[in-house]
Amino acid sequence: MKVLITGAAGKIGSVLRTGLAGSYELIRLTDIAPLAPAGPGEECIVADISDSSVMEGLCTGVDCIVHLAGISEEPTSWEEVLPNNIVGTYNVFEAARHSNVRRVVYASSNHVVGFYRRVYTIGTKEPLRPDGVYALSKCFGEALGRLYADKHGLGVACLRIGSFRERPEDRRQLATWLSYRDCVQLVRRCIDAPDFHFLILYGVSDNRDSFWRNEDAVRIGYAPEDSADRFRLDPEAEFPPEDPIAARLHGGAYCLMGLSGDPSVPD
Ligand code: 15L
Repeated sequence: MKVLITGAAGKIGSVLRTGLAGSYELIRLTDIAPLAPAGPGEECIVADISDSSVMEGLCTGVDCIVHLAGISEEPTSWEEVLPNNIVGTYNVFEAARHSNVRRVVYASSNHVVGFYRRVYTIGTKEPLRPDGVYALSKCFGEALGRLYADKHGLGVACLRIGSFRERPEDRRQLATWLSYRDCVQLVRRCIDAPDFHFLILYGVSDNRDSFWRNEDAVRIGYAPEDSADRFRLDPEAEFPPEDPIAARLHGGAYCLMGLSGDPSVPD
C-alpha cells in the first residue's frame, strides 16, 4: 500500500504523519509549506496541487490519497477557496482517476451540515446545509467524491471532521471533539478497509452529546477510544456559555459569521 497525504504539514497532516509512520510501504507527504525531512518509508515533496500537472506527478504509483490540503477555516473568501479547495480538490480526483489510484480519503468538515439545529441528531443522508463559504467548498468536494465513485469506480471516503484538538476548548467541542488518537484510527480504517464505494463518516470521538450518527464509520470498524465527556468533570473545563443563537446550531459560531438573514433559523 502506497499512500499520498496532501496538506501533510498542517495540523491534521502532522498528527497523521506521526501516527501512521511505518504502517505502509510508502507514505508520500506533500504540502505547499516546508516539510520536515523524510524518515524511513517516507517521501517529502513540496508542491502546489492547484497545478494539475504537479498533482498528476505526485500520484505516480499511489494506491490511496488522503486529501487534507486546502483552507480549513471560516472566515474565508471565495477568492481563497476557489484555487485552494475547489481547483485543488478537482485536481486530486482527476489525478487519481488518470493514475489508477484506488481510493481517496477526503477531509470534509462537519460544517457541511452546520445549519441543522442541535435538537436534531443527523446521519449522512440528510440534505447538506453549509454554514459558510468554507463549508460550501467542502460540499463541492463531497459531490466530487460521489461523482468519481459512481462514474469512475474510485473508492471514496468523506470525513466530516469535527473539532480536531488536543482537548476540547469550548462548550460546543464537548459534542464535536475529535482526539488526535481517534483521528489517526479513523484515517487508518479508511485506508485499510476492504473495498468500498462511497462513505461519509463523521470525525468525532465517543462524545455523549455528539450531534451525529456515524453508521459508515462503525461499518469500517471505527471504535473511538477517547471521549470529551471526561473533560466535563475537570473544573478547568467549565467553559463559558455559547452565544444563544450559535448554541442552537450544529455549526455554532460559523453560522453567525457574515449572517444577514433571520437568526431564528427555520427548521
Ligand atoms: C472545521 O472544519 C475547522 O477546520 C476547524 O478548525 C474547527 O473550526 C472545526 O471545524 C469545528 O467545527 O470545531
